[in-house]
Amino acid sequence: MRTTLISDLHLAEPDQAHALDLLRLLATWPTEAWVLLGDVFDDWWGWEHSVYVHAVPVLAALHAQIRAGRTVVWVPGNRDPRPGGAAQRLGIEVRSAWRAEAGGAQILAVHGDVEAGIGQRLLDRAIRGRPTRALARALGPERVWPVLRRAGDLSRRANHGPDPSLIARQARYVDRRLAEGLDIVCLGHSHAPGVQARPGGTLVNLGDWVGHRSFAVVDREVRLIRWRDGEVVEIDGPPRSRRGCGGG
Ligand SMILES: [Mn+2]
Repeated sequence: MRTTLISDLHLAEPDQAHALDLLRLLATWPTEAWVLLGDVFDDWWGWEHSVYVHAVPVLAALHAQIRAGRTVVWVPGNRDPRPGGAAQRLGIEVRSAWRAEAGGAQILAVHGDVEAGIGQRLLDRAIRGRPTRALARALGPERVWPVLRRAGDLSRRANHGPDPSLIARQARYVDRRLAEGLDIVCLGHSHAPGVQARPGGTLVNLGDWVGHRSFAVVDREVRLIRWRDGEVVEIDGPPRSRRGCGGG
């Protein structure tokens, strides 16, 4: 069983290079399951019966994957906190985190907006909360879309380069989860691809699709892959001496 984990696609327009590359990846990459690890679309709202038109080509490609017998899981990110009913109607499974065992290693994958400060946590809770959902329903998709698009523009402008404090928070979170008995923790959100040995296990930072075209593959171990023009250009695996991954 081979699962492909990909995060931070930040899809916004159907003709952007990273959207077209994703369609090529979906059509050609050999895998049995896809885990979309959050921030799939830049302006997503989990409507029950509607999707934004720019999302249609990728949703159709994901639906084709499901029709072909593959699994598609969507783990929420901060830009898509509630993937929603319309995606589920297409057969996409929504889960708060993805867990698996591979080669004897216990693996957890989350989006990576972890250990946030109190301000961010309150904002996240407000966005996910019932009053916001009721307001969105009252306004409807056409009036909510410009708000989502504007929020996406603002967060893109605020995010220049890797954020050292975010990287440190992610490492702290991963170390805590590894201490609880996990062997490998995969996350995205910080757009900083890399495989890192930590005390007690391995941190796999998926990086991002929008900039690095990086993603992870889980079969008997976890590998980080970079992809260019339909070719794998770089592979980074876990340190060989790690417990739990020795069998290969
Ligand atoms: Mn994110």
